[in-house]
Amino acid sequence: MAQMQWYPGHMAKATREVESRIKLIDIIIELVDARAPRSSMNEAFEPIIKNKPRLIVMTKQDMADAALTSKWVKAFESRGYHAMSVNLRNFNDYNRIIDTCKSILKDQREKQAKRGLKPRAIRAMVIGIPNVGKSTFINALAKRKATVTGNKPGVTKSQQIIKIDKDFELYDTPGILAPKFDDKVTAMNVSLIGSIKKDILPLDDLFIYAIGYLNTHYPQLLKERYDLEFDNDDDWVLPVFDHIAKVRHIPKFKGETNYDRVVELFFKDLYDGLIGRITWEEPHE
Ligand SMILES: Nc1nc2c(ncn2[C@@H]2O[C@H](COP(=O)(O)OP(=O)(O)O)[C@@H](O)[C@H]2O)c(=O)[nH]1
Ligand SMILES: [Mg+2]
Repeated sequence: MAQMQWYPGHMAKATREVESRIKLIDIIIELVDARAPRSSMNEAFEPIIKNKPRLIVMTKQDMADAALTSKWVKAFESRGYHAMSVNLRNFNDYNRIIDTCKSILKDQREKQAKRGLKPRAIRAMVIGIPNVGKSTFINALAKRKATVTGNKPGVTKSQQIIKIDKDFELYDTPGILAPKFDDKVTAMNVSLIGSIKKDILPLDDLFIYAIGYLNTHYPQLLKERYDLEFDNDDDWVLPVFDHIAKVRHIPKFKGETNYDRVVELFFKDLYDGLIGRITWEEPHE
């Protein structure tokens, strides 16, 4: 699959910004989408992160398959990452994230204190690909805590520090990572979670991929939403279009099923979360 033109200039600038800020931070909070944790991570960033402590936070757990989310947490942990899942619509989860950051850094800070280094507030930065909840996270915390300061060393005018409490500070500008396009499935997963404009990929392909995946992993969701049941081995593509058009009363176009409208309707349902809780990939272990 062709490499994406994800406004490359903008992305390179964002990467440089993150690189310059990285020295000043104690922990990175990388947000990934619980519905596609592997596809929404960007390991290309790891050389820049180097050995900074990092917490992987899987957002939108309320939209993902709960059993698979637990598996993903374990999979990340077995690879040596700190990981957790959250629903950013639930405010208690913000405290869980901050507390987890503090506990990750506890030993390091105790050692520093023993060496006589003055403890200062932990400084954190949020990174992630588009649509994983970076602004939601930062804005909710900024609203909660009124203290926002810009005059700190290394903090440029356009960036500010949000003081969460006496021990924890957060940059108000997230690091935006480029979405991954390593292969077709990754690109499709990133589209299915809304991190790139879905019309960058051929929409029919994306629709067929999504329906095929749902029929394999969540057939009951297709049954409930579209009264749709079929066998993956059958020649199902056109009959599925026809069926959805029929049950959802999509008028024919020039005597034929209006395929575009079917695809449109499906993606609207999907992005509105009306089909159900779905995770698009499983950890391989
Ligand atoms: N259901 C649900 N929606 C979320 C969650 N986190 C973020 N969102 C929604 O996801 C969309 C993208 O969030 P945004 O913060 O703009 O992502 P950003 O591009 O990373 O800054 C918004 O509509 C949010 O309301 C979550 O945990 N659960
Ligand atoms: Mg944003």
